[in-house]
Amino acid sequence: MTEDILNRLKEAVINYDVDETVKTAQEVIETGFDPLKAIEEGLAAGLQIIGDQFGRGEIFLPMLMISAEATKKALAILEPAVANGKSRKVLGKVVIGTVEGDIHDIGKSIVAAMLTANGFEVHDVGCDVPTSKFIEKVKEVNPDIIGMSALLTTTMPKMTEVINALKKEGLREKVKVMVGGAPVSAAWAEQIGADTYGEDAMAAVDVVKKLLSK
Ligand code: B1M
Repeated sequence: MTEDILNRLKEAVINYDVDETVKTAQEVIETGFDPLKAIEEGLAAGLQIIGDQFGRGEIFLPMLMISAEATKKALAILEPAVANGKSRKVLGKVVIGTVEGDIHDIGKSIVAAMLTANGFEVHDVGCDVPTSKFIEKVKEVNPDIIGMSALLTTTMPKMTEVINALKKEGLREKVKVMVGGAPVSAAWAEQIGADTYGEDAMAAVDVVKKLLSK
């Protein structure tokens, strides 16, 4: 059963089958299957294969977009179930978004859902977020952590821009900075003066807890 539902989710994403992806996500909820496992080992695993095929030039952008759309629709069904599963005690506040010029929001949304599920109050500012919007949100909600995601090597420098803007506004000492996304690394985090790097959604929760000593 476990392998079957995960395989069917993965296959549906790989086969650009939006209806089947949505139907299987609903089945995950109806059968009480672990939604996080379904996201990581079903949806994300399928998308990883599609991304590799795209990278090798074996498929074209419209196909990648259909798989991404299928994943987003399934995520909308699964994410609320991830968030409902754990305690609601607030451990800290997080502002999270994908940097300007970058519309990849699936990984960032999974990180946001995992943080919420683990007791953090999360303010998700979306994707393609200008530096000024990050700063506005930090001023508005006074978070413990600001999290930035980037999936493109060309948008990673925007993280530095946000950190510099935090410094300019006198906010850098008040908020910890976490960065993540496929091309981002611990070395990059150190290079740009971020406080921490989250390799995946689980790791992001762990490093945030460690950073805030919760
Ligand atoms: Co794009 N894309 N894409 N894409 N896309 C990549 C990133 C790419 C590696 C594909 C490839 O060539 N193999 C490549 C980037 C190359 C590079 O920069 N080196 C690429 C490209 C080139 C592009 C376009 C430029 C294509 C074009 O137009 N010619 C274009 C750019 C658009 C833009 O942003 N301006 C583009 C567009 C798209 C779609 C719109 C079709 C779609 C995005 C849909 C959406 O998000 N709404 C898309 C997708 C889906 C991908 C791939 C296939 C999958 C990304 C994803 O969602 N992964 C991707 C290939 C790949 O990564 N293998 C690719 C699943 C997700 C769960 O993983 O996002 O890594 P990930 O998140 C993980 C961790 O990284 C971490 O936790 C998450 C959960 O475990 N994490 C954090 C992420 N953020 C974090 C933040 C944290 C902590 C951890 O703290 C704050």
